Amino acid sequence: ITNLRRGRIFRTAAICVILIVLIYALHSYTNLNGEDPINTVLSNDLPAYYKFHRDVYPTLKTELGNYEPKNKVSVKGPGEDGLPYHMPQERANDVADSESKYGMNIAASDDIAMNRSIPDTRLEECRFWHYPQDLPSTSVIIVFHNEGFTVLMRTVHSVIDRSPTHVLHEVVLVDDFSDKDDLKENLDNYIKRWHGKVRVIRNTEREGLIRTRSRGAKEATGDVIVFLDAHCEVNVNWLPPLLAPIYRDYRIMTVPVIDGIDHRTFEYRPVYQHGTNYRGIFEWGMLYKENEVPEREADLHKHKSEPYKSPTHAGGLFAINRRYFLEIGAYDPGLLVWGGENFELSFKIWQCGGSIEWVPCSKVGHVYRAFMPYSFGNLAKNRKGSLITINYKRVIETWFDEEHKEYFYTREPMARFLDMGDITDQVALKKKLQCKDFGWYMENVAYDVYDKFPKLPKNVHWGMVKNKASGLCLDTMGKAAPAYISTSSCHGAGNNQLFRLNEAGQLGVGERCVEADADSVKQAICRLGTVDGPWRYDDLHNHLVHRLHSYCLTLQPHTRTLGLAPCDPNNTYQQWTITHKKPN
Ligand code: LR7
Ligand code: MN
Repeated sequence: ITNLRRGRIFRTAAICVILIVLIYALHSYTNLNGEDPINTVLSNDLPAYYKFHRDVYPTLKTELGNYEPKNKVSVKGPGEDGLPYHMPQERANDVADSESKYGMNIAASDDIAMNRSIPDTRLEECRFWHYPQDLPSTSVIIVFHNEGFTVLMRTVHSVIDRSPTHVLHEVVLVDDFSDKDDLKENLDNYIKRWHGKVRVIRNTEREGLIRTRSRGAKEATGDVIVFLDAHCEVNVNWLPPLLAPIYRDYRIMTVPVIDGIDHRTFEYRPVYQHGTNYRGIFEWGMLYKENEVPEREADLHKHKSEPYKSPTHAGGLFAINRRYFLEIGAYDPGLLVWGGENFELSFKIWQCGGSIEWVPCSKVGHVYRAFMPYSFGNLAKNRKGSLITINYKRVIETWFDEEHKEYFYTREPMARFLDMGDITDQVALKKKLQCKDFGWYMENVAYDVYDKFPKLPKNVHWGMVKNKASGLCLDTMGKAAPAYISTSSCHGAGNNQLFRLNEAGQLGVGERCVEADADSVKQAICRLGTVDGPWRYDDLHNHLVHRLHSYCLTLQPHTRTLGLAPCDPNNTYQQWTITHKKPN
């Protein structure tokens, strides 16, 4: 009897436990999926993804939004949790070898799991957002040229593992004519595990990343396309927050916030720890910059984790409605290989009625390489001058107005002579789409550029700065600022010998400023927000005069170093000519 009773008590207890578990499960299920946040908010005037979970359900205990991972598996191995992987000393040769071939440590990547874990680097708030269930179907497009196999495949694994299955329509790999063996049948075989969800198409000649992306967009079949570089790892729940703004308005292009992956150790590092939001801008030489979100934009948002507007983007990683991307002409097909396409797309989108939003809750890691491991091959032939500057010129000639074009040419005086090809089609497209002018864009979108990079005063002289006594020219020797400036034989090709002096006394080289004292002359980062400086050219004596005691730029005859010394009209080591030739 006691046994029987004990059995009954046990059974009742067991049933109770099961019931409690069931009720709990049902409860959390309804919280997550049942009380559909979309329905809740559709009766409201705000669209679904504007609903911050905590605002809708202030008492809700669970942290999970509708696409948050439910459990975390932790495996031990090199690089897991995004920790740095330091290879043993005896592998130093492999490391050096892959660094020189790929610009990153592929030997290390080969040892790290394809589906390794990485830290969730999002703002805490991001776990409290809800997104619509019927987000648009998405094609992720990854273009590549001679990338490391494991790095490329880890990109794909992360996309497959961290995207909602019903939203991810396909991953399209576009091979830009790679010649590395492991990117051929080996790759075809590897992607079979995904049963057609991942496919590869191949260029029959090298096209460069810009045209290759446009091709990927044409071939893709999802409603939204997302571009990724071939060396990325997407973070937890990266995709829904990118798609939600596009779901609201198909003319919004969205950009994830990019974390860093170390090219040597593959350490995954959050780009900024303190939740400060940045947005993409540019300086007048069209170098890409980022700037803390200005108050005028920040004030529009209640939460730091909300998407916010940005004038431009870095280029590689973004989502856009596919039909819309093709409607606005994809990328200008006249752009070559690499660079400037981020500006072309940004100016086009903003000026022609669309907008760009950066999405703090979408984080994607990207390997920043030590150098560019590939050449531009035949694509650069028949094009004199720098290919990237040619791209910039096409973009500014299409999208800037006369006033702002001048700032570009002031900063990049050589660009005036470069052959940018024919932009008739681009100008016609701008007209057809009835795009607004650049002044509108600067006033309403990129207004914060002027704070950091004010309008540029005109150059009074530019070109190579040649010393009379020695016949040598000022040269940065390609060093990164801050660094001493030296002299070398004059080549007239611009680049490291191209200096310019403006009406406000700034002597500059590239985006840097020349600073000097008695025994050194350096190129340094210009004081942000200023365009003036201490220099004056004295036409009578060919002196470069510095405000400091009115001293003159001097080449020391014995040490061949540069400095400032009292001006002496008879000292030919103080005489400089600043001239340029038209490139042929
Ligand atoms: O000829 C080529 N064909 C290609 O298919 C050259 C490159 N590629 C591929 C390459 O394999 C890679 O997957 O194109 C992709 C981008 O090339 P990267 O990784 O060499 O470019 P990047 O990361 O150095 O440079 C940034 O600027 C480029 C300008 O054209 C592109 O827009 C890159 O996508 C862009 N990368 C990012 O925005 C990532 C964020 C870092 C920054 C800045
Ligand atoms: Mn890249």
